[in-house]
Amino acid sequence: MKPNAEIHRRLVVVSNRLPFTVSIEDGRAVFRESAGGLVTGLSAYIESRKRAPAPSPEHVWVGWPGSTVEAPLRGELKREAQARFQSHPVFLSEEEMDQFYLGFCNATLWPLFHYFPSYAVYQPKFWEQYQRVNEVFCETLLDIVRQDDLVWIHDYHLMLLPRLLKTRAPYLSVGFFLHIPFPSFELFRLLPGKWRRGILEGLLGADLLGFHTHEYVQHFLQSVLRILGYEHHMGKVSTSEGIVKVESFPMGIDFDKWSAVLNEPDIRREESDLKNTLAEVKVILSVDRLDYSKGILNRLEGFEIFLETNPQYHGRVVLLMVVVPSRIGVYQYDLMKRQIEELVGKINGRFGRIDWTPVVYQYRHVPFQSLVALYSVSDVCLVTPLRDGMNLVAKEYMATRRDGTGVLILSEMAGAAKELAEAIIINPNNREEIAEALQEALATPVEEQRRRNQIMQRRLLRYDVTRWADDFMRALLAIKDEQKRLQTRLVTPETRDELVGSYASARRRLLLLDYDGTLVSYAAEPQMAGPTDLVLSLLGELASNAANQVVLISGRDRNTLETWFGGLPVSLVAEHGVWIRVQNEDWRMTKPLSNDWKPQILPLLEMYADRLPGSFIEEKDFSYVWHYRKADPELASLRAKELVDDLVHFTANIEIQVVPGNKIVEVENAGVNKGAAALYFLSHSDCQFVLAVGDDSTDEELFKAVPETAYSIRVGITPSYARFNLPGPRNVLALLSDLAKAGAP
Ligand code: ADQ
Repeated sequence: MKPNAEIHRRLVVVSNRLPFTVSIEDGRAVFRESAGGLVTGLSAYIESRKRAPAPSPEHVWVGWPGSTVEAPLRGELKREAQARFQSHPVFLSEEEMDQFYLGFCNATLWPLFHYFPSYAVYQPKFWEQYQRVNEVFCETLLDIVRQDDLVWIHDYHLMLLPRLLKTRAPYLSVGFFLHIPFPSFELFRLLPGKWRRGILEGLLGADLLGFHTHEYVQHFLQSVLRILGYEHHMGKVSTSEGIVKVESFPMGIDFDKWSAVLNEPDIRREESDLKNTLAEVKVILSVDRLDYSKGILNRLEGFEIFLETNPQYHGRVVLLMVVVPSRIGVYQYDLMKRQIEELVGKINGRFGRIDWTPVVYQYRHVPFQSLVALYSVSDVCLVTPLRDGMNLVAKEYMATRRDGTGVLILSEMAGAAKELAEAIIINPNNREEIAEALQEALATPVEEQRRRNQIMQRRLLRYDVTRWADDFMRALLAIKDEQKRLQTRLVTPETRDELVGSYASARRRLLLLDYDGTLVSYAAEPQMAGPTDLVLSLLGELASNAANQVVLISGRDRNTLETWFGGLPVSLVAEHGVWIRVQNEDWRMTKPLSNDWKPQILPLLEMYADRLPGSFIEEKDFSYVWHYRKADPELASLRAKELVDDLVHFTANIEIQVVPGNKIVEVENAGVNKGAAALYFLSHSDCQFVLAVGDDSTDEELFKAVPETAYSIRVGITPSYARFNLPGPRNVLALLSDLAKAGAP
């Protein structure tokens, strides 16, 4: 990892909302700074970049300005946004914003990603508008971005943007961070097929994808595997275009800011006023946006049970509930507001007295200073979301507890619970548990409060918002470096010219080509992956050039190879080198082999085929293959590992080898491999040009066997003995077509 000073490039932050909101008053644009976790956190990071010793402070923020701005006012607004906020507005019409923001973002994605599937609506026109708005963001960005920029896209509103942007500007470094949970596959799959694939493909356009917790990372990777079929290794997903890193970065807060402001006279005054008003009672605080994901009703019901079961606290405790208005006009939100108000009324009516109101409820935005004062006078902070990506309120409360006292009750459904394990952790669906937690919190001795808080405060101080963003940026630079290293192995236009030149000038050439995954893509069933017309015509053209010897070197059985390629003037190698058919000759074995072991192995393979639906056994002359491409991908990879383990153990004294391949496990005679077969052709040819192309681990033996000067190419962006990589079969065919055109001699 590189030090902070290396992060000197311009930062382009992209989010749905800008750090300010514009309203049009008397025909003029009026700017107001906007608050919220994302804006506050990122603003703190941008400030820290300005303070850092060496780096350039340059940044630009791109997003929607918070209202519809008509064309005549846009120019002026753009200039002012640039001058005052280093921001670039993305202009959207009212209809676009309605179907995109209230529609797809907040009526489809938000409920589904927060485990409220029954609230989610699936309207095709919302999805269309989501695509359109992501495209508008892309167009706006393309006018702004420079080659060297670090582009950091935020949140669920813009999940298609990474791919859109990278398709048009592949040179950019693009990171994406999701602020809400990524749900489990079972939830995510509820989205119609085209949408869910679009979202995953869209996200995988980024170089780095960040989530708050390891759990969300796992959920995302699982959906990628099950929906797109891409596997990952240590969080690196290999797609046909390269690798994408997926990692967790738990977002922190600006700890110093929250704790330092306590000294400000205004806050002190407000704090002491509150203390006077609330002198006789213990204060339980809750602060959140009005949202069904925040568990506000559960909290009230938990508090009601607490009052029922703890009469000794009547008159001695107050629940101070601050709720920020949000998504006004949306049915579920309006309904919830009514339900909250009714429940507050019911509790106050049931338990309240002239001198005591158990629930003090405020439905409004609270300025930063007042929020700090509220945190600092509260004995308990009660955070009960049913789902929450992170929850910064819990962290902010901790940061303001300068004397170390205070008790945090935190829902296990909030991302923050992973880091704040010393809090009293509750399941918010269990109202009794909320009531018991309140009882425990109010009875926690001060020393114990301090002990727990100190641990949490230290962690929050160390991993603050700047560290979070720095870590993200470092990870982005690191994955770009890794991609560059892999890119240098990709066949560039220059390498291709050199390869074609060397081919053209050689008198004799040997082309050793794997078939599946190299000349054609994998299909669900092996027999469905027959050669296309293009493959047959290219092979025919290359093989009929008298200077060429073309060898198809495959793991397939000889009958299949014979049926597909018997009519072409090519040589064939079947079963990874068991059988050779030199052009115009008959099939023969490369060495004497035995099949005595087969009856011993078959029952074990059958047991695995029975245990894993969708898997099956293929028998070849001298090997067995267990195929699992069509089976459940996660269970299959587990079973494959078990099978390999079992087989290795079982075959310790038999002369056979176990070879895991691409969605297969093959059991075959020891000593047979593609490398040995390649050596046969190399030793029988006086060629000056050798090309060896293959896509899986069995081809590595081939790459090891060919001379160092040979052009060896591994298909797929993956480390290999081969000198070069090509992304996929399409690129291999393009190269073969260049060779066919080079023609002579
Ligand atoms: P939010 O759903 O907005 O954020 P949260 O993380 O709690 O939730 O952040 C809310 C922010 O708004 C806090 O900074 C808080 O101080 C402020 N706030 C809350 N109530 C307020 C009030 N009454 N008056 C004034 N300010 C108030 C989304 C995800 C979260 C994730 C964040 C950051 O839903 O899970 O933690 O992004 O990634």
